[in-house]
Amino acid sequence: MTKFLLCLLMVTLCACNTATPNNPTNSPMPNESTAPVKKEYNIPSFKSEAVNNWKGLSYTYNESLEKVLVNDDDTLSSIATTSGIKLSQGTTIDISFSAYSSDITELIFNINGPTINYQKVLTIDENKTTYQFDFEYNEATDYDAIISFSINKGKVILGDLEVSSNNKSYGIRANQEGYLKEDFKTATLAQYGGDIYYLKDANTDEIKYRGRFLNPKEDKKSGEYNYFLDFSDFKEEGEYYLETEFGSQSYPFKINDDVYKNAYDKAIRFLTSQRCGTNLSEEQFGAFAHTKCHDVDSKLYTTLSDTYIDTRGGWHDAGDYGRYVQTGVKALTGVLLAQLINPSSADDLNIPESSNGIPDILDEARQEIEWLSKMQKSNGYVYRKVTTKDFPSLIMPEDDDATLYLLSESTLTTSSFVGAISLASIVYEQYDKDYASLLKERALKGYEAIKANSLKAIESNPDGFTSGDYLDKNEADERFFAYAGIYALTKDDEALKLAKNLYYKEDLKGSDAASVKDYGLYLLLANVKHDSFYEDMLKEVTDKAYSSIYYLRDNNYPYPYTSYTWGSNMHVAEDMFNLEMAYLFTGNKAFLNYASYELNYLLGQNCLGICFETGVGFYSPNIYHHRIAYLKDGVTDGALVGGVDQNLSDGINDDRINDETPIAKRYSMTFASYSTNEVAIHYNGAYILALSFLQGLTNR
Ligand code: 9MR
Ligand code: 9MR
Ligand code: ZN
Repeated sequence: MTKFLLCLLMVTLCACNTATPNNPTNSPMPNESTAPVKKEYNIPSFKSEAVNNWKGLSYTYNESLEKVLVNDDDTLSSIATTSGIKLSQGTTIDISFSAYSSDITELIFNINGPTINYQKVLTIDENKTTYQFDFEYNEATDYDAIISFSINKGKVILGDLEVSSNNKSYGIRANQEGYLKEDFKTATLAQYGGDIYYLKDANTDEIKYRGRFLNPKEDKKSGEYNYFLDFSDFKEEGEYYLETEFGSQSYPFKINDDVYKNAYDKAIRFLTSQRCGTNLSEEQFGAFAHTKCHDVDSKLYTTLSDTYIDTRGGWHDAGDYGRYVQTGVKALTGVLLAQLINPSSADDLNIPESSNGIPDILDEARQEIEWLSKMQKSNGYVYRKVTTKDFPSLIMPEDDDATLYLLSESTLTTSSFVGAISLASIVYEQYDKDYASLLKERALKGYEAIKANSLKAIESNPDGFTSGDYLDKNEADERFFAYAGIYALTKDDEALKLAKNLYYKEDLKGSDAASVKDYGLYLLLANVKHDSFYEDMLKEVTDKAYSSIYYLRDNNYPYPYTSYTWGSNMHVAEDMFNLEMAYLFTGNKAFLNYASYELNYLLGQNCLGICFETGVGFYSPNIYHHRIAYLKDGVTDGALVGGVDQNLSDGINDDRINDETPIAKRYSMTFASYSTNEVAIHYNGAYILALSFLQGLTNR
């Protein structure tokens, strides 16, 4: 094993360093902070409250930044301890420190854990002495070393602590892409790591900033006792990592104003790799290359006739090859709204249409718009899905030659379509007027069809079908989206009335997988007069934003919900968009800060230490639930995986993930885990929309 020396804590080093916005020798215990006032959009920053919760530890710093271990009570040990250092077979730890005391005092130094107990009892006197120990770990099981110092009485002054190990430990979870200069910058330490942390330059290892760990907290969801890091006031552009006194680090990350462009561009390009009915070249798509797939008409599913219809194109839904209107609309709308609100002109994403003078994001959107348009019947109604009866076996898309069925139309999917295609018409108005008016016709035709019917629930899979169901028992959110879209497109009062009526009379909660209510809210907030309807919608958005913020402030990881269900990462992106709407319609930038705070969860500030978007960050999935990924042993960049599912819905149950696992850790980076590690176009659509607000638009 190559010896990788981590010169970890150097207490004296911090004393010499002057660039310290956060002086650890001052440990202010601020007054009780007053509860933030809701109605004035007065959004609290993290710090005030977090510092309030800071608990003193059993040692303090004196002026020379030594640790003073004090024990006035003869019955108890006074302990300074850490568990920040990973032990695995062959790990060596070298540790040295100085100690002195005014009286002769016994200092007990320990490295221990389940199967080891390395102990030294030292007699400390008034002469400052340096002690040095080497330790080698040879057990087969991995765990975190607990290093502790204790005394039974009196006082010992410890200093010059240096820990070096050949085994790097990554106990600090940070956003692995990085942070915007003017934004909140936070991370979470998953186990005790002393009092202070350093932010170091990734190239020179120079300490650029020091901060105190905040908000020590038992976190049942992750099974951790964890700590919060807030280095928001550090704003220098560069590449850094965080480190505890005991050497446990974060992965490297950047601070700059374009820090999310990489994640954004890749997330768009993931959709390209899901294209159906077209060749994806090896040159552009590597392992994901395939020849033309599903290049046949699909069979209309009725018991009576043999009708075949051309429904080629669009995006494969996920790790399967189905094409479903509900998720297609959800994905497409995310992309179109992103482009409407935060336009990108990037034409260099290395997709087949790059450099054609049209933003790549629109080239990609058009693929799905065209497919959806084929799903519309001449009477305006829209079919539900094109799939094989069962999920395909583990084969390439071009080898999937089972009959493709086209499932009958519903008012729910027609409504979805109307919302998305109205929006498409709005977006294309400035790029291609003829196309925009064609889209308008299609949307209006669907609108006439749904108006002629009352609300009803979608059918689920017909007997004998086991491919994706996307059961949705409530059509109200799709209708609301449709009416909002038509109103935004035509300013027709009838559509507004219909939307308003639904808003006050129906529960608009959509299905877990493909809710479109928020899209409707956005389109109305952006287009209606500021009357009481507007105020009610805005209040709904801001109330939800506040409840997320209050929940987030209680926890050390930026995950905004109490539970984790199938597609939890998409739901984080949805909550980000709600915060972003709150920002757009109140003008209060703090809402946007909280949206990017939640992004940190997706990109690495989570108890798994994983960046959930493939191909970005430092440690992200190298396998996901996808037939091509499985067969070709590779993944595409830019895919947001489903994320933690506490219900273990895919039946994963092994020695790593089972019903004993803390709920926030129930994620399995395997092919088999489709409820936590599948990729899907609607996950990415929601994510692209959320990210579009944060990715350095001014530079595009
Ligand atoms: O690959 C399918 C994935 O797209 C779905 O999300 C998932 C749940 O509906 O089902 C996957 O397919 C599995 C099927 O349900 C059972 N047999 C094994 C299939 C592949 O793992
Ligand atoms: O995302 C869907 C999830 O919310 C449902 O609980 C689950 C079971 O019906 O199905 C998921 O959808 C999968 C679909 O059935 C097939 N393509 C992949 C989808 C994402 O996993
Ligand atoms: Zn295909």
